[in-house]
Amino acid sequence: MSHARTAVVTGASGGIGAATARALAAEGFTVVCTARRAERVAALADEIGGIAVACDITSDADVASLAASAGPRVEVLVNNAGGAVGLEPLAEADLDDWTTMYATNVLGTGRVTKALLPAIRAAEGTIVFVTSTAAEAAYEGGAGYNAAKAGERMLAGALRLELCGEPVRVCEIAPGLVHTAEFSLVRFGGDQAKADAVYAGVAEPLVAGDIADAIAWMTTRPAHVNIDRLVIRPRAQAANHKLHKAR
Ligand code: 8X3
Repeated sequence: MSHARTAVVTGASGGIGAATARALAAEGFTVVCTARRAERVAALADEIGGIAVACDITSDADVASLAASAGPRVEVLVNNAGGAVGLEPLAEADLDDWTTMYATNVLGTGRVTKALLPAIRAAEGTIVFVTSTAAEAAYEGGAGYNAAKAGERMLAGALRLELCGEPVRVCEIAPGLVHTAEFSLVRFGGDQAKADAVYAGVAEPLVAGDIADAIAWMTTRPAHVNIDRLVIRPRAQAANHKLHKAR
């Protein structure tokens, strides 16, 4: 008899996380939608027949309850929660922003992965780390975020080595420019004009659904196929600093 397959998606309150939760629900998973904002994940879980769990991935207690809610078997974990704060050059960097980025992208992702690993192992599951092209190469103003995403990438790499020989897949997707409502807004402390300027003139940036589609593809390959890392950008972006904009 087949059993319900469970997927856990962090940062599911919007953007890539919410789109991924929808895509995995469409693939037949029962999706545990988790983020700090309880109302948003509740609405999403309602929409897709999933389970909502309010969770701050920087909290040991919250992550322990997330693991309890997810249950003893988790087929897919998508580590999507994280993000960027600030775009100042290192000379003017706010180190509190760096602490926040490390606490979420690296420590939070590590905390969730550690807590859910027994359930992933039990289900012979798949872990997807949503990093960034910020882990591919440094860019001006990126130091704190480059470092955090490069750090998160190393979690995926180390874990894949540690689990080699076990029936668990460890995958990474590194998105470039994705136009979501909140990524740049958060990065610029709520400054909508600055956020809009990131995407201005880019006819076709990636959207959250493009990343969700790729994650659904990665997780639904045959079990022996491990997509180590998928770097995904819009056609208009050849590198983080090389973005075609219409004038
Ligand atoms: C998003 C890509 O260019 O802002 O993680 O670093 S970028």
